[in-house]
Amino acid sequence: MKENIKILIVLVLVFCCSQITAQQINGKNFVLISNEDSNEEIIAKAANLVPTAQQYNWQKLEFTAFVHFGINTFTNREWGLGNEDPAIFNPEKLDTEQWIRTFKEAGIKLAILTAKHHDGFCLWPTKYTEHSVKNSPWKNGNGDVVREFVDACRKYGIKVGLYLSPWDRNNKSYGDSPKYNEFYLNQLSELLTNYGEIEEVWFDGANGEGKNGKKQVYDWQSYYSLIRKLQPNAVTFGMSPDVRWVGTETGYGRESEWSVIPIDLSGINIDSNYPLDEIYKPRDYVNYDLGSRDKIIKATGLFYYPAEVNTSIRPGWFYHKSQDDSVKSVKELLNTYFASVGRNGVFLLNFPPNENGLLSQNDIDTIKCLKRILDGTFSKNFAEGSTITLDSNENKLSYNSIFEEHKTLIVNENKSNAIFEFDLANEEIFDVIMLQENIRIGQRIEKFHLDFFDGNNWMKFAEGTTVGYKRLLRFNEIKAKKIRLVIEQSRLNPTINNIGLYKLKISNN
Ligand code: FUL
Repeated sequence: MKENIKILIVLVLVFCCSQITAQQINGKNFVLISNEDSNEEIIAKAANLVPTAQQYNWQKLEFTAFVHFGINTFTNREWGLGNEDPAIFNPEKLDTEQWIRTFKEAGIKLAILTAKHHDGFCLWPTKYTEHSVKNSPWKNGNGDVVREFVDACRKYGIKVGLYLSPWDRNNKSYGDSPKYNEFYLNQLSELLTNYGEIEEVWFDGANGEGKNGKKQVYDWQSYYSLIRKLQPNAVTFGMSPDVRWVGTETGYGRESEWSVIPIDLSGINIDSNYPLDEIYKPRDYVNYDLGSRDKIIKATGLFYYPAEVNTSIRPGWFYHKSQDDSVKSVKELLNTYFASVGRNGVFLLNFPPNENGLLSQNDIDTIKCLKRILDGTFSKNFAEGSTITLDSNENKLSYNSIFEEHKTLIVNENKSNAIFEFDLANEEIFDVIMLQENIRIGQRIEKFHLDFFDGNNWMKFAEGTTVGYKRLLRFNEIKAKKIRLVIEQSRLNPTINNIGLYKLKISNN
């Protein structure tokens, strides 16, 4: 084997079905850039950042669900005013198992409930306000939607996330910053101690004025430290340093979705347990380009900050009867799946239960149909059984003994490009490709394309920029026995954690 084209095959332990712990992740998810660092050194630092254990476990979930349910469900509003009478909350047929069963059957791995939206109405009988289910006619004030939601999640093996809106249009202390912060921390404590393991805490960025006209200043740092203490395995979303909002509610992530982006790390105490928590200042990351070379070489610090891509199955987040016929089409949802899971993101799809406390049949049928398409498509990988050649090396590798064993192909350290040729077991017809990097080594690939061999020449059929945890690309049908993945540019030596070739199976029922 020639030295410059040698590949190392590194065994990566099989974690695909289990949670990993902090000890199993080597390396940091943030790094300081010094004035002396050359551009190359900065690029190398970016390429070596890795997710935390929480971030990694979360990224592997791929497909998650949101449930917007509350007082707005009964007022036909998206943002309640905070003065709604709890007496209107009465979801007589509430069946959280119906929601969670639907998610389970759809391949969804985690569900997030709006325990409290901006209107301040709480779906659990909190001790800290009267504005909750305990003063509603539902179950004579003895009900707890959060409890029923969590129980159903446990029954079906779905992880639990909770949304607790910082903005509260009902609570009188809102705008009186220290007082409201204490109230918010008390509510967080209830949710994070009384309901078992919570895997995601969702922080909404909306921040209106208090009734008194005063602006509420949130004490984010104390919110984070309470969460770390009570639920150390949870990821925090949004106004926190674990998971970033992708920047749009359309369901479409960026063409180039870098998980490593700039951050101002001044004042960081790297010896603390959660160093980023102490300096993180919430903001939205909505620019089209967050992490290209241009952006990172100007940075003073970098951190690993993956994107969550949220959208609703209907136009609104909450249920509105008038939207019963505007459920997104399966085709549209398939596009968003490819543009979220397939662009290095986690897909968070919202389902709004109606006044009875049930998901509507339209929404259920649509998601079932999406699942049939995904199963039909991804159940047969034509790359299985193929023989792999790297950079025309004489040594052949077998797809099955690498990727089915969850190993990673790591290109020799001196190289930032590579050509992987795949000789399939048979000639096949396909129109989807899936690529994965080993993000526990770092996100590196910047530009790649795919060719097929037409008997005489290599012909390009797909191309892309970032890969990250997962990249999915669709293209016109290709019939071929030989294809190659050409990694044109990478930050340090690239890794390949998996590759798949599929045929889209669209069905209309
Ligand atoms: C936004 C909120 O204002 C919407 O009502 C919804 O909850 C969405 C997911 O986040 O910021």
